[in-house]
Amino acid sequence: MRIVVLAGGIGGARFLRGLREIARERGVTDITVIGNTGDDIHLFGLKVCPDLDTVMYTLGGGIDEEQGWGRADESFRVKEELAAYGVGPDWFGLGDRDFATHIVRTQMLAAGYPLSAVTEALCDRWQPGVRLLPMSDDRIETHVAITVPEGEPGAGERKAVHFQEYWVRLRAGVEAHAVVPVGAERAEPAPGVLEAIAAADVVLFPPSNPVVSIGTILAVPGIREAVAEAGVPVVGLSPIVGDAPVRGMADKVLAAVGVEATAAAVAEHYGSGLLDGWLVDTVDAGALARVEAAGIRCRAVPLLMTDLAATARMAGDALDLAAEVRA
Ligand code: FO1
Repeated sequence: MRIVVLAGGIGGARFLRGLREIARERGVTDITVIGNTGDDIHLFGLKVCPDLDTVMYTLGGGIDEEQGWGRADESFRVKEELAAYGVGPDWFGLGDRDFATHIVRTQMLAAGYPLSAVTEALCDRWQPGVRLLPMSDDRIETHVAITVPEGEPGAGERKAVHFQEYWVRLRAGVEAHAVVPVGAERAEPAPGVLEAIAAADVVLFPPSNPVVSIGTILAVPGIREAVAEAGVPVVGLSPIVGDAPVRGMADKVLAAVGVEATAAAVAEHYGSGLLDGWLVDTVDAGALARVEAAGIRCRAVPLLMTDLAATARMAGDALDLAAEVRA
């Protein structure tokens, strides 16, 4: 069985760890992950790919488990030295070990390798046990339109900021008027992306952010169409449990696209043209009828990724729902 997963950062990476586990138990070895690169940012002359790295470090055993991003056992000497030169931004925590990844990546990109080849080379070290593909080799950057908050230069003016500035510096604390994956309309899927979707037996949407993670991947021309037309079950897991995001600030960006932060509304946002099955948490069992009325098969199961066993069960439930849809 060939499984394709569209993944963002922390939620996607943790789900993948459970999926890899249940897949092993069920004798499945072919997992392709299409990673979001809309969160990528250029800092200090380096290309940083937070979501690809989060997946790679999490599956490769190098992640800071508590934080969910960045390297375990990290130090911040380089960041301190940069700050001593007055070189920022100071709000983005790049650690010394992590810096090495960005240096290797940037060096390979400068030598002419596409991001997909660079990602493969980085994964040679981490052996994540899945094939990790960036959604595109082209530069795509998610920007968020905000009103500059009080106390900052240009307060009250509307402007677009990089997603990481909105997410990390502003902690999604101001209203997002719009979310735009800049460059997506001209981008092409990375080599292997459309082929993997076409060859898949099942496509999974982990409990990643529906707007800035999975939504951005689907914004690359050709990917949404390939998923919709693959003719195989597409099953998603709700990132909203009990009307709140399990992690992160998904509700803030959902509001920007006019979607309420409920498990049922997120399913409707993807729509039956894309989704065949949707898992909601048991606390949201009341959403079943609404999701099914939207033409999407729905089941309520525990969706909190409290440990590997619980996460593997969730992934197993997603595969079971796919089998049920297929039957
Ligand atoms: N998230 C934070 O909340 N603060 C940070 O300083 C930060 C730095 C960072 C560095 C490398 C990396 O791979 C991820 C990092 N993240 C940080 C996580 C990241 O901002 C977001 O969680 C994802 O982009 C959303 O998926």
